[in-house]
Amino acid sequence: MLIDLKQAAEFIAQSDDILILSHANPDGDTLGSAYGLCGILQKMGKRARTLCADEIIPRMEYLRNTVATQEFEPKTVISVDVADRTLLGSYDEVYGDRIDLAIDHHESGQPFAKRTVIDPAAAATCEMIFELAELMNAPMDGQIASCLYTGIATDTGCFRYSNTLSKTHYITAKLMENDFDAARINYLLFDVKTKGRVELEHALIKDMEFYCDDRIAVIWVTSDIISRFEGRVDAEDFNGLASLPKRIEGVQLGATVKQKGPTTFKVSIRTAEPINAGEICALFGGGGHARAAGCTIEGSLEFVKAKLMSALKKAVASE
Ligand SMILES: [Mn+2]
Repeated sequence: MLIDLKQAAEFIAQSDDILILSHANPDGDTLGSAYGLCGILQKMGKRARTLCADEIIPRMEYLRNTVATQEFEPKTVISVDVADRTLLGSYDEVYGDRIDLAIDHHESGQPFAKRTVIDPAAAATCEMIFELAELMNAPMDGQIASCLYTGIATDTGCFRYSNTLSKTHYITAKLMENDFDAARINYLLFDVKTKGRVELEHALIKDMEFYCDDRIAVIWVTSDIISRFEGRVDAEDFNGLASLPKRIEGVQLGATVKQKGPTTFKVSIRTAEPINAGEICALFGGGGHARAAGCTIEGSLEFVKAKLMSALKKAVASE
């Protein structure tokens, strides 16, 4: 059942013993939403805890300390920033069937929960969590604000992407009335890189492929490259590579392909207007937003390359 934020707020207000699920391979928005909502609920006097199939990203460790550790058998399960139940990873099996409320901002979300609230206009799920808190008259503090800020900054590329609206800044301004170090978060999320990461980027950029008069750029993060850098970089250093190709002037479509298994390739696409990344990824059963989307293609490297490149060239040629 699709509901609005007000109904979601009413549902949460009357719920307790709440487990909040993030998506696997978590980003700042799913973690910020989970820890932010958890903090809000705890401050409201409810019992709440967060859960994610994968480890929290080291540079976002600070989120963990924003909530109290509470042990309980969950009566209510809420997912945040989870567009599809399979994204719950290993927890899909345990909780996928019993999610009471899904809070998300992905357009292409496949409803899987008893109640779903989706706001595709929200730059981040964390914006929705902020609005929920206001609807519930919930208390805000610096710790909660730092979580919600983390998600908004992550999904807007530190307020640079086109999803950054006046409302995004308005909510951020309200968050910054609380005591937390936004500059420190920006540094951790956007500035500092490990030496291994810089070397990895160097290797990937060196082998970047260009097509259609340099309007398409593709990087291939193959098992070969991954094993070459293993031990020299953190696992997390293989994330966030999707924006690299599109940084090059004139590139309208940037793709980053990461090998997940011998015949499994995860594709992240970033586009300039009017090329629709979500539509391209939908061809392969994936989805996302107009400017950023993802999908998984199965097959040999050669097969995936042929399939993907034909779709990408078609998308660029038709514009
Ligand atoms: Mn998000």
